[in-house]
Amino acid sequence: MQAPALPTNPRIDRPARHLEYRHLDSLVIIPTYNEAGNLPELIPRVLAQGPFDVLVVDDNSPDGTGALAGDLAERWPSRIKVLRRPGKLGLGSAYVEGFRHALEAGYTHVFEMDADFSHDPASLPALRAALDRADVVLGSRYAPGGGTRHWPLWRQAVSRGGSRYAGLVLGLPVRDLTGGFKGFRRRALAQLDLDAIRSNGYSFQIEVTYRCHRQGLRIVEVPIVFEERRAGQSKMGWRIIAEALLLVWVLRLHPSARKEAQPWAR
Ligand SMILES: Nc1nc2c(ncn2[C@@H]2O[C@H](COP(=O)(O)OP(=O)(O)OP(=O)(O)O)[C@@H](O)[C@H]2O)c(=O)[nH]1
Ligand SMILES: [Mg+2]
Repeated sequence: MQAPALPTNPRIDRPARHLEYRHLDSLVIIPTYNEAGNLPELIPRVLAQGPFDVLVVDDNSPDGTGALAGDLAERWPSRIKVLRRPGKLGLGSAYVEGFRHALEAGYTHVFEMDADFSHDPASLPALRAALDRADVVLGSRYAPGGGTRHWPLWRQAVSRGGSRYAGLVLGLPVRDLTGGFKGFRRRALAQLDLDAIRSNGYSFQIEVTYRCHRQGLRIVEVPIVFEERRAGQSKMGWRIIAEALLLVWVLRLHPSARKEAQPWAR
């Protein structure tokens, strides 16, 4: 006798088989605040790039991004998780929570990515491949072959100038320090003292790269082309720039920020 067909749930559109990955390879952490116009289109594009699962960290976005992310996670439960936080707690703390989740879950490769299509999901495989020869990979607008598209001149100047300034003050041999499209080997993240990270805005990117450098981790840059956000509003402002200008001096002058706590000393 033939087994009866399993009932199907018409609300759940089963993903194509090649989109299902069972082992925990790569996790792409996407922090969101009011990204409802981008996220539903972005996530399937990320899943289609290879062994990349997604963790959305949403800060109770008033535009309902968290609920949309929840719907997507219901559709691809093995590949999408959503961390919903009660309010806008900042980009840095969203990533730190995401890193902790990635380490606890057992992912071997962990990536940061914006939700607004500024970071092209098609670059993920190149970033992942670079982690075969490095501990940390930075998607770089200022490496040969990289660039920005549709960005006003003032944003280009702030970004490029900010990277140069932070690199000079901190003695970091990196071209793009302010970008947020980057990846880590698990062992690199595990070495960082996540509790010690002090910046929460965009300076978070500078601080994490600096701490990786101080740990002696191998950092490489892979060229990316950065696009202006597709939908929604920018959260960039003078406060964020001021935080970054100040932070580099705090990092340079504060001894506890200069040297990572050694795991055996804790
Ligand atoms: N969870 C969370 N995500 C945030 C917060 N602030 C920004 N984000 C997200 O972080 C990513 C980067 O922020 P953006 O506003 O795109 O920053 P940007 O790329 O410098 O500026 P624009 O693209 O011009 O808006 C986006 O996915 C945002 O939705 C926050 O406080 N909490
Ligand atoms: Mg953006």
